[in-house]
Amino acid sequence: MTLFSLVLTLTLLVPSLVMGGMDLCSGSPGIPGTPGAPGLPGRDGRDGIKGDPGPPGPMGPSGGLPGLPGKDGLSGAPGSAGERGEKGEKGETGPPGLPAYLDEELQSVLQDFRHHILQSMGVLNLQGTMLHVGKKVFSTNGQSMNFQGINEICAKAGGTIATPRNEEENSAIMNFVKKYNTYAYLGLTEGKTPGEFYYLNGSLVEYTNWYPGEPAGKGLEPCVEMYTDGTWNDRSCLQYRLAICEF
Ligand code: MMA
Ligand code: CA
Repeated sequence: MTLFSLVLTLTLLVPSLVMGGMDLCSGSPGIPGTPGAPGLPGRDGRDGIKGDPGPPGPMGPSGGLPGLPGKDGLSGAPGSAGERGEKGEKGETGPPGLPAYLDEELQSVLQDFRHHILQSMGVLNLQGTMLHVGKKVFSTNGQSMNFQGINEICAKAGGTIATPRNEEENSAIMNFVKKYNTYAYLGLTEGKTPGEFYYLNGSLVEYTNWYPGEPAGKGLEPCVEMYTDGTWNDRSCLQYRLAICEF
């Protein structure tokens, strides 16, 4: 053993003696040695748990094929009503109804009509404003007016100016003329030929009751008035005469 190797051995042993006995030796620690070379890679570990899905990726480039059509949207509000259609064909005839005489409701309505008509006729007869001659009814309101005015009020009432077609009708009209002690215009008018008179429907007069010597107006008296004895005279249309209508 050389001196050198003895020193070396002691130098190496002293630290371990100090550590084991603490204050066995008072020398400072030596400088750590340089790290050794890295070892070989270890074996692969076990697989980890699956990661969360990633965020959506960016939109792809344009120019791809169109996608499938989307789902239908909600239905819209109802539109406004259309125009009325054409009238349909006539329906089939309904079942036969009751004979009128067995229909109590109909009979009661008819009784009611009859009652009201008889009431009204009673009033008119009492007033003496209505005269029946056959199917015709003559009536006056006692007022006098010109030929045009009489035609207007008669039309308004649903009738026409009194026009005697026979002696009986002429007598009925004369009855009113006498009662009001005035003259009345009749529903006649002179044609283009003087002395030719026509009904207002355009047909030539058939029944006449001219006063002796009439008509003498020679085309200047185109209307006809009735005197209180029932005879006729051709006369201007602008006199005031009793308004008598027929219905
Ligand atoms: C006379 C007579 C009639 C005529 C009237 C006109 C009074 O009767 O000539 O024919 O219509 O006058 O006022
Ligand atoms: Ca005359």
